Amino acid sequence: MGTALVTGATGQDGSYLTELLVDRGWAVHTATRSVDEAAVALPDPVVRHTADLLDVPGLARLIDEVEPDVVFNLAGISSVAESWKRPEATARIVGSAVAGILDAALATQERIGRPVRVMQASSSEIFGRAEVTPQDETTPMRPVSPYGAAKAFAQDLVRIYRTRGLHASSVILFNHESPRRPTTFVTRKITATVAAIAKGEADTLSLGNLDAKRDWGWAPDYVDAMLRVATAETPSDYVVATGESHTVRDFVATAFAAAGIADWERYVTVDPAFVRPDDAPEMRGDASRIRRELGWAPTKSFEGVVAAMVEHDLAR
Ligand code: F7E
Repeated sequence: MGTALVTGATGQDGSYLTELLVDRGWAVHTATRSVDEAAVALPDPVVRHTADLLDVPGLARLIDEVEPDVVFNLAGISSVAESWKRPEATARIVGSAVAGILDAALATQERIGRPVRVMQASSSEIFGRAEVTPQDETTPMRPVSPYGAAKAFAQDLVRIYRTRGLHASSVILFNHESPRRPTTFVTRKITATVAAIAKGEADTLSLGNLDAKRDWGWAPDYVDAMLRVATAETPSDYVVATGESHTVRDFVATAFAAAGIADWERYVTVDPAFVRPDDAPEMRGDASRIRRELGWAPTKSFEGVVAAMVEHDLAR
C-alpha cells in the first residue's frame, strides 16, 4: 500500500485499476486529460488532476507534487486502428511521453530519497508479425502498426531507465476485454451489435479482418497483474495473456451463440473500411513467467469473457 498516480484512469483498465487500488487501501491520484474525462465516475477517495501527456513539464510537476510510490501509465491512444489515422500523435502520446514520465519519476526519486516506481502498460502489438507463437518476454519486437512501434519504443525506454536505478516495469498486455470496452474495439462492437440484433434493433454486423487471431482475456485480471508487477521486489517486463487464441470469426460465432442465435452468418458482412493497412495475423501470449514468479493466473475462459459481455449488452 502507498500512493499511486494513475494516468488514463477513466479508460477500461484505468477504472478497474483505480477501483482495485482503492479496495486495497492505496491513496490514489488520477491524471486525466480533460474536464470531460475527469467527469467519468471513479471511486470517491480518488484525488483527480488534469494533465495532458503532451505537456511533459506539467506532468513532471504533477509527479513531483504527488510524490507517488508508483506511477501507473495507462494513458494514451489505445486503438490500433486510430493509430493509423493519427500516427504522429500516437508516436508522441504513446511513445515519447513515456520518456517524460520516466525522467520525472527518476528526478522526484532523487529529490525525495525514496523509490518512485513506474508501471508501464505495454502491448502485444510490439510483436507484430512475430516469427514464433506463442510470444513471450524473449520474442523480438517487430511491430506492424504505428501503435505497436510507439509501445516498443516506450518499452525500450522503461528498460533503459531501469538500468539507471528506477524500479520501472512493463506489462506486455495481450487483448483484454470487458463491458467497459468502447465499441471501437472489435469485441465490444460484436457483443453490442449481437445484443441489438437479438432484440430486433439491428440487422447487420459489419466487420474487417475475420481471420485475425487474438488472445482475449478478462480486463480485471490484467489490472491485477499490473499491481503484482508494480509491487514485485524486482522490476522486470512480463507478458500477460491467457495462452489461447481465437479468430475474430470464432468470437462472432460464440457471441451469437450466447445470445441464442445459431444462423449467425447471414447477419455478418465484411466492410473494407474496417480492414487495416497491416494486421498481425496471430497474437498468442505465453504468460508462464508471471504465473511462476508472481502467482498470476487468468480467471475467465474465452467463452466466459464473451458470455459476460453479451449478457451485459443484452441487459442494457
Ligand atoms: O482489434 C480485427 C482487427 O481493435 C482486434 C488494444 O487494446 O489490443 C487491442 O488492439 C482484431 C484486429 O484490438 C474489426 O483487425 C476485424 O485484428 O479490438 P481491436 P487490437 O487492435 O488487437 C492490443 C493488445 C492493444 O494493446 C490495444 O491497445 O480485430 N477486426 N473487424 C476489427 N477491429 C475493430 N476494431 N473493428 C472491426 O470492425
